[in-house]
Amino acid sequence: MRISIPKDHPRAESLRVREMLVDGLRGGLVVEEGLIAHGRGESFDYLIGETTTPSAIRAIKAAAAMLLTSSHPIISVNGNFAALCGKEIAELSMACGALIEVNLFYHSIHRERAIKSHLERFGARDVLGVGKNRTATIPYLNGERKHVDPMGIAVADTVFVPLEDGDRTEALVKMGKKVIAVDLNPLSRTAVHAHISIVDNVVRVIPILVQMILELKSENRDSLTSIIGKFDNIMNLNESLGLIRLGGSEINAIT
Ligand code: PTJ
Repeated sequence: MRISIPKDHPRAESLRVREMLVDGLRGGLVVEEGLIAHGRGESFDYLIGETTTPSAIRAIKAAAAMLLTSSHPIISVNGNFAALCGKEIAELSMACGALIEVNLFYHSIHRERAIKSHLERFGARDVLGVGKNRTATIPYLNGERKHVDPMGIAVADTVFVPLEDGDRTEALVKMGKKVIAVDLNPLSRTAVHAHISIVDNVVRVIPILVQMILELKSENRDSLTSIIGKFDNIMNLNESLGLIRLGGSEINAIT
């Protein structure tokens, strides 16, 4: 049901994001299970205070440096990510020169095509992984997500994987790829196994990541490599867990 959300409603932003997903479901981008996945994300978002924490900012900076130093970075897009960040995915691709590949857990050709057209409406070009193009295979992985584009994830050195479901991150790491994840749950297998995990809502992350990439673009390779080298994913995840233990509202008060 569609209501007009009062601007001064204390949860207006959260309700607006929910509507983007419901619109995505109605428009054939999102699966029903995607709404449940979002609910899990929302609960962690509540615990971190619905804000981009200092540890998330450090992870975003390391991610920006990693994307800029990669020779073949890929942005992996699923239904939820497309519905929440269509315009920002196109901007991110343009800012760091990463190609976009659709990769779905609940695979269907209709949804692949709908996501591709949705992204193209925002200026995305050459969206990979659609239709007959999924001819390469990720080893160590079962299910539909193992079928990937030979021009994309298969040959990528870095894969950006927001809202991931777990086992694919492990498989990509085993293949020798660098993995950057966005996951509100710092305890998820994805967050633990990725090289850089950004514990924050993807809706807040991508605009900051684009801005950070534009700022770091003029830095030389040594300085970017040093930013990546200083980042410790497990330590950063523990910081996020520490903030959750403190309680989001207190985090806001002390940072
Ligand atoms: O479009 P498909 O078919 O590829 O399916 C996509 C979903 C998301 C349904 C699928 O990948 C899935 O079931 O994912 P999971 O296993 O529920 O994992 C999603 C993870 O993303 C969880 O750890 C959530 O906490 C987290 N999450 C959910 N919403 C957000 C989020 N993280 C960041 N920002 C969000 N908005």
